[in-house]
Amino acid sequence: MKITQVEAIPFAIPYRKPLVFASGEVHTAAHILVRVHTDDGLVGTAEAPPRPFTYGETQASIKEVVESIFAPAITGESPYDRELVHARMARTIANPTAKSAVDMALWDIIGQATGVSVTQLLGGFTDRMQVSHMLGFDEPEKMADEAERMLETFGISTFKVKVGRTPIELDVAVCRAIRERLGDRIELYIDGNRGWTASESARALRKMDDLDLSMAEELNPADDVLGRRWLVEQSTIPFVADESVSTPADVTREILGGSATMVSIKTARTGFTTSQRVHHLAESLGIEVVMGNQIDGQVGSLCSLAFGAAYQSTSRRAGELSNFLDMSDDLLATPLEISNGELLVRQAPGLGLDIDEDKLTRYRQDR
Ligand code: MUC
Ligand code: MG
Repeated sequence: MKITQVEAIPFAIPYRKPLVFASGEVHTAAHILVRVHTDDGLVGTAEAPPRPFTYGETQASIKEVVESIFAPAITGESPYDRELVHARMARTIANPTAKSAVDMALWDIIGQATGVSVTQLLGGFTDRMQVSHMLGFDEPEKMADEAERMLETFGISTFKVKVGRTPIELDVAVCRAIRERLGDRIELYIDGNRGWTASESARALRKMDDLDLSMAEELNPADDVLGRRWLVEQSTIPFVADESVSTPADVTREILGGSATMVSIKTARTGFTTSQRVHHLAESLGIEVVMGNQIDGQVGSLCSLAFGAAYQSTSRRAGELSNFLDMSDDLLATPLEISNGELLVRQAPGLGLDIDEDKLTRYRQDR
């Protein structure tokens, strides 16, 4: 089987409720759908979400690098030869979500060709993931309302609250309002997207000491290595590295350097092949992981779910799999459905992505 064509299709679907956080905001899912075609008619699919505030990629840059550099470099190769494809793509530095979408599309093809789901190909630990919902900036009572609605409607009981605003009291009030509203029915953790300084982070954590936060993610800048180490030393909860660990080598540096104690695995930035390396590395280092979200649509969320369910450590905690709930529409013919706070892995071969071609025609931006 040979790769014959790689498509990079730009599409845009508005958010009903935009997500606002310390490093940026997302009003429209203006992503790239990557489709890898083969000579025996199989098509692998994945999506790349441009996140310029995190990786420097844009929708235009992803389309360009996939079509002009990656496609010619891998056309004619076998989709099974993922290491070769990665070596070819690695000649171009950075571009993590573009590379990851190509990688995941290959796994989708391999699953379809072998009649096995990607979750089983990767490890097959379970058939489901608990879902964690991310709450973007708003007023305390509105964010508590949103959390309550998610609990009542979808059974979601784990919430990641976006923090990193100043004065820090704004976010402290939000976390307090949510904890007061929902008590011990929920797990609560925070993500600062590098918005606070180390000393602001320390003060905020002290003020929230009674709120039983389970984790703290990227509170201060990734480059503030000493500040991060200082925070880790005084904290009683795990410090999750997200933006600071785009590659397995970053994981090694962050963990051995003592500036984080956990990592977020995002298939949007490390695909399946490199996410496997991050997973294995985390296991070797003896640290916990959480499945993160790159503000993915349903295609990307299905990819995260497929990976998260494959291993014991990635499915142990609730995965961030619900940002698509805030979108006005999506591309799957059979939408993802969260019930009892869980998402079920699709049992179909590959990823089980059934793209609704009419919707793709409606939302694609290149025709
Ligand atoms: C997250 O976990 O930080 C927002 C910025 C980004 O890089 O990812 C999202 C969610
Ligand atoms: Mg984060």
